[in-house]
Amino acid sequence: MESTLSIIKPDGVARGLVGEVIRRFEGAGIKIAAMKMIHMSKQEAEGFYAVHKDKPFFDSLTDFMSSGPIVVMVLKGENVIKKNRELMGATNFKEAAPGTIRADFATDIEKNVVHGSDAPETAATEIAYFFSQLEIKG
Ligand code: IDP
Ligand code: MG
Repeated sequence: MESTLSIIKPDGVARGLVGEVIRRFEGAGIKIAAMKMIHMSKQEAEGFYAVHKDKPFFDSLTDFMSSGPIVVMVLKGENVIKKNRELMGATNFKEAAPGTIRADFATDIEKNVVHGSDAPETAATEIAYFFSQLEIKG
């Protein structure tokens, strides 16, 4: 059984897409093992996206990610890292496969509704950034 971190980004929460995103996860047989709504500070967003600190979009991305509440979740299931990335679609919504969350709802390469960990190592680090072991079911 694998775990991954999912975030419904500020655009997704503001646009009322929380239920829709969760419906897609549950419809795909993915279990939610932890979930909360938080509002990151700029500094917390910078910490989360530290891997991108040298990218030209870092300042804008961390402004966006700290602009409003987000829903963070730990998802569990077989192959859930890849499964979640498939449900999300490509980073750039213009390249995302039809029927994916980003193809259906993203409005911008930055404002692309969801985050998902990309590998077991990043999943472990990202889950620990938001959740203690006590908060994670199963
Ligand atoms: P991912 O979210 O699909 O894993 P990453 O390359 O890890 O994509 O980038 C993290 C986030 O940074 C993206 O989801 C998006 O919000 C933003 N981002 C990525 N590339 C660009 C870009 O070229 N311009 C503006 N924002 C970007
Ligand atoms: Mg990424």
